[in-house]
This record gives sequence, C-alpha cells and structure tokens, in this order.
Amino acid sequence: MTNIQIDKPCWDILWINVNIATMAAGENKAERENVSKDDEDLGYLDYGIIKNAAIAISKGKIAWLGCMKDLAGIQYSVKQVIDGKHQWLTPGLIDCHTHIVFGGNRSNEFEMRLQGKSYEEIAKAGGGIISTVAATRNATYQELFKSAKKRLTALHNEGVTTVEIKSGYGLDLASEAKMLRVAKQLADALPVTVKKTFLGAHAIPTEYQNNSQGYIDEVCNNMLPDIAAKGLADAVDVFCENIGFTLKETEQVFEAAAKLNFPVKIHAEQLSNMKGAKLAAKYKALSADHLEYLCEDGVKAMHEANMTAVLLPGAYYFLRETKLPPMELLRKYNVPMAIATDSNPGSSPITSIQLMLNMACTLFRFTPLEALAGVTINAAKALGVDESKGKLAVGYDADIACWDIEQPAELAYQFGVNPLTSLMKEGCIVI
Ligand code: DI6
Ligand code: FE
Repeated sequence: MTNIQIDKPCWDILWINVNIATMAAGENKAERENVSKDDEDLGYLDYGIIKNAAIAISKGKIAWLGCMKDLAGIQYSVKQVIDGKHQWLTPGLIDCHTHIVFGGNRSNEFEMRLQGKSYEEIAKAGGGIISTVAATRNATYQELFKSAKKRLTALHNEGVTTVEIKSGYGLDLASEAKMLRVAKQLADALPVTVKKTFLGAHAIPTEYQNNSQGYIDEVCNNMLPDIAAKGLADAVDVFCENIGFTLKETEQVFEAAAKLNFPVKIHAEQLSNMKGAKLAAKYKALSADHLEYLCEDGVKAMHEANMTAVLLPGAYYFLRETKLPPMELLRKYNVPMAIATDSNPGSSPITSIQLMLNMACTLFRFTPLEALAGVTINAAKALGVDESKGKLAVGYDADIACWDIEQPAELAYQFGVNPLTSLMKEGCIVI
C-alpha cells in the first residue's frame, strides 16, 4: 500500500496536447527521441522541442514534462487538466533591462532630434536624462506607480513574467529609494517577478554639476549602504560612457557594491569603446549591456567571466545607431546573448518585447532561436535567476506562455498580432 501512495504523483495542473519549446536544449530524453531529421536540421534540438506533449505543475513548479505517450504510462491524480489543443508553450518571457519607472516623457526631444540635434547635444543642453530626473523628482509616488504599471502591463500582456527595473532618474537618495519602492510594489500589483537594480550612477545631477567625483562619493558612501540596509535592490549598475561616468568612477561604484555583496551590471560601449565590459568582467558582473562599440578583448573577458551580453535593439533603432554590436565575436566566444527593451523615455520608449524579438533578427541578424533564447534562458542568466527561470524543466518555476502559433520562429517573425492566448505565473493562470 505505502509504495503505490509514494509513486502516485498528485499534480495541481496538467497541460495536455501541447507542443513545448523548453529552451532546455538536449536535456529531455523524450525530446531527443521525438525529433525527425528535418527538425534536427532546423536546430529544433536547441529549442528543446517536445511535440504532442504534456506538462504537469505542482506547488507552482514544473513536476513532470514529456510526450503524451509517456504520460499514458503514469498513474497520477490531478486537480485541473488544460487541453492546449496543440498550441505552443514556451517559458514565460523575461525583459532583463528596463527603466520603466520615471516621470514625464521626452517626445519633445524626439522631435528635436528629428530636426537634427544629436543625443549628446540634447544631453549637454540640459535635456536628456536630467530632464527626466526633474520630472521624476517632482512626481508623486502614486504618479510614478500609475505610469510604470501601465508600461509593465503592456509587457505582461505580451508574455513577460519576469522583468528587471532600474532606478537612475532620482539621483538623490530619497528619489532613488522612491523609484525602487515603486518597482517593489509593482511586483505585488501584477503577477510579474521584479528584479530591482540601483542605477544611481546614471548621470550627474545638477546639484553636482562639474563635480562627478563628489557625486560618485555620495553614491558609494551614502546611497548604496542605505539602499542595501533597506533591501531595496538586487543588483547595482553604472552608465560607463563619455556622457556618463569614467572607468575609474565605475570601478569605485563596483568596489562599493562588492563590499555590500551586490552583483553588478554595466551599461558599456554604447556610444564609444571605454573598455567598460572588460572592467565589469574583473568584477564577475552578471551582464554588460548595449555593446555596440565592444571589441574582441572585451568579448574575451566577458567569456572568461561567464558574463551575459544584453543587446538592446530598441535603443539601436531609436537612436538610429549604425554601429552593430559584435554578434559574430559573441558567438565565436560563446558569450550568451540576451535581448531586452531598455524601455526608457530617452533612447528606447518601447514596451514591446515581441517587437524586440523581431528587431533582434531584422537589425542584429539573430536567428529566431537566438532571439527566443535572448528573452528566456539567456535573459534569466543576465539576472542571475537561471536556476529557477527561463526554461521549462522539472523543478523550475511554472512560468509558462501559451501561443497560437504554428512554430516557435513565428514569435520573432511577425509582430502586431499578439499570439499570446494564456499565461501562467508560478502555476497560476494569470492571462
Ligand atoms: N543609456 C541609454 O540609452 C539610456 N540610459 C543609458 O545609460 C538613456 C536614458 C535616457 O536618455 O533617459
Ligand atoms: Fe538602459
């Protein structure tokens, strides 16, 4: 009697009659048996595809997945069965780089740029990040929460179940903390996991004009310890660029972050090659982001430090950049490539992860497989959550997106018609 009890699993939910892109390449026995020669040529193995499959969820985690024919051999009990009617399941999507908490918008600058002004000129004329800082400082907590919730809802409706949100438009302790608290509350308001990143080193506030060292001391000696003590952030980021902070200032922030056990990230090589990614590798950063001007020694250093490259096609497109990130070098050195919206009012006012899938292919020549990996398994790695999110495997969080598509490549192929039909967050249907 005891044996039967132990072996008979009790599942909360069972999806049947689905095709699954697990993004867990080569891990599933069933998958390998189930792949025809043609599929193999199409690299289906990398998608980790199981056709005509089922997936079981228990206590918010994936408890079993495999072919329908293997399910027939298992004795189980289940509370709810969902017939997927041969739709496709993928891991819930992850937007691993956003700045969606901010006041105001910068459509006026968009107009100025199309009248010929450059991003740097606008920044030097008090526009740019500094104008959003003023709007964010003047906004109430509720106003920031309301506008950010609208942006996060747009991402969620396109299949996002995990998002990274940066501060960086407050640039003083109270306003940076306000932004991070808004990000925290968003996780209670919507069924989305939120990873919060402190980006106090985003720009020099007016009160520290021509005194960036003074501001960086304030960031390291006052803001960071307070943010750490209050548990308001999961990681620390720096904008290392000629209109941002120098390598020396960036290293000072990384040193302070390391002392507080914060993992670090960097906005690097976006507008020039300042070797920021190489510096970040020294601190075993989770990721280096943008990377249009990254060169081979930076790529090599990222590989050796097991970092993830987060590429941002929306900012590339919106800034009408022409220098492509070094995809071939990143592939050559096996540096995982993630994709994100970089949703922000200045360089990427975009809240569509599905558009990013397409742009990764059309602008950055990603394959549709690389694009999907870029918003699932590699995005999870860029946030340090790849032990629990980003693929469909036993023990992983049951963050699952269901799509009305014929094949996974469709997710990057078309945009506008949203093929998401349902979304599950840690075992609960939320859309
Ligand atoms: N690089 C960017 O493109 C954004 N931040 C950064 O470090 C721009 C942010 C803005 O212009 O508001
Ligand atoms: Fe950014």
